[in-house]
Amino acid sequence: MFCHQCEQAAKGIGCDVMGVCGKKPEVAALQDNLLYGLKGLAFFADKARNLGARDRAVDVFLLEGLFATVTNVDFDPARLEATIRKCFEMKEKAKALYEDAFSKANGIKARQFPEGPAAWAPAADLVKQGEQYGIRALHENEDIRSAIEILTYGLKGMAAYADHCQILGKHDEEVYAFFHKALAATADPALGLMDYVGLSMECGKVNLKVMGMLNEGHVERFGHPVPTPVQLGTRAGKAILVSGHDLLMLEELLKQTEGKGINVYTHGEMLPAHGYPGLKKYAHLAGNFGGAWQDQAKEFPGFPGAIIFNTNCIQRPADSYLDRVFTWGLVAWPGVKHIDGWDFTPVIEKALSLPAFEDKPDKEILVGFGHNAVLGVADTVIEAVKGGAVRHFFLIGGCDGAKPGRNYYTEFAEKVPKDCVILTLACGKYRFNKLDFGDIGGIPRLLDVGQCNDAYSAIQIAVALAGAFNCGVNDLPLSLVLSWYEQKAVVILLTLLHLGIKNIKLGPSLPAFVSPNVLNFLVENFNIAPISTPEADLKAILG
Ligand code: FSO
Ligand code: SF4
Repeated sequence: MFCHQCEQAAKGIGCDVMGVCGKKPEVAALQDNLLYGLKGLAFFADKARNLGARDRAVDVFLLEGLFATVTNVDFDPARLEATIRKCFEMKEKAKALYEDAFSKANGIKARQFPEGPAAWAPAADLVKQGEQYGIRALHENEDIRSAIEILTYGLKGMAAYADHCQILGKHDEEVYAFFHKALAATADPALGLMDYVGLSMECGKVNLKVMGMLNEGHVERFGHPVPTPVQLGTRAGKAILVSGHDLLMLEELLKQTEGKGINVYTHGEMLPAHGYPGLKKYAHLAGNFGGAWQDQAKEFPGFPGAIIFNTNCIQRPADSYLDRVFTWGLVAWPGVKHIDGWDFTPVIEKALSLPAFEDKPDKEILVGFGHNAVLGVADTVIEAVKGGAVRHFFLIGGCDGAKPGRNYYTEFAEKVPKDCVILTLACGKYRFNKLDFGDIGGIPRLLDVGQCNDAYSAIQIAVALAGAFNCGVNDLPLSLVLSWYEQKAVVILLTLLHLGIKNIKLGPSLPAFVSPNVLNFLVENFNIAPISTPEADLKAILG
């Protein structure tokens, strides 16, 4: 195996014996095989679309297939094998769609197709087959390989968000068309470095649309988030913990647990759920338990009830809580019970059979500062900036992770001067969101914008402020200090680059899949820089 798609890549180079995430070589090969098959599917889906033929099942399967290969999602070989076989069915469906559209348009049969993904079919030994399709086989040129990888990981991250959209009933033909075109392009030998750079920027643009659609889906269903205190302690009663990003799944579980004496707690990226009127109305949405994803093995033994993951980031469940963990959607771990569909009875029954929490209230933290809430007080914010009460804004956001260097983000937030406001989003916030930052004239100094996909909301805030100050986003008193971990962070970064946002500080380390020349390109064009020390970076930003 060789994988370096996330920040945990072994030795900063790549996992080649076993994934630091827990991915076994067998699973890595199956994911490589699936990705290769999806490229074949994209090849035909793209051609069919160009002739006006499309199929929603094919479109959605491509999202699910890509999402299954994102870090910390699907670790189950049996499930991956079934997905690979379905990929072949879907690829053949897309091929038939194209052949049919072609003969209707031209009166003749479609010509022969190229070797490579278009000709892919699952072999008897899917693991052995997948071993040929690793990253190293992508391209012999290091820079082109790097650019193909950036595009591929961007597509994987965007697939996760687009999958949430389709679960909410949101589809967009332009988005599907881009997935097909871009994934097919990753295997097109005729393309060169700048083609992939262009497609990566386009991926950032399309992802802005996807995150916007997801925001719209959430707001239509649950209302705009409003500032809401979230209890970090526990309430007497049986308990279920929900981890992941899928708000619709949480809503369904809240409905099914109503009146059963079960309290539902959020974990990790589910924390922003508390700010949505349509979710906070459930009295048994009791609070948030624990910190970011990488602390699960340490924290879950202390959670007495059932635990369910609806998206990344799952880690190997320790024996002490293995029998009360469930997965849903695309998440899977061998030996962990998977809930297919929307009936959560097994999770509810499990929770009822387990010990309860005691009443132990703790402190509260504030969430719910999406663009609607922040821009609702835009006048106050603008006055505070003009009058000098607020000197600078920092967006300290992104993913958390296990590396020791991530203390940088805690220290950075602590050292931000008292006349500056911090916006945050995604699970990296757990490095500092339980600290007390106070407020500036009624404006909290720490504003939790939401999940990683709510980068959309942060962008809306920045664009509105730029409009109010009659300047560009790069001229605002705003600095982005970001942490990355997996492929959703990659696509958000592409969105920021597409918007022309410069001077981003990125850590805790730079991606192993960015070649030195591609990195130079990013530095020269966007002045992107690795984090150094909180003191030095703050000094460089504030002068
Ligand atoms: Fe974190 Fe995991 Fe949301 Fe990621 S929980 S690391 S970028 O999946 O998606 O922020
Ligand atoms: Fe390693 Fe990350 Fe790949 Fe897992 S996803 S194998 S930790 S690089």
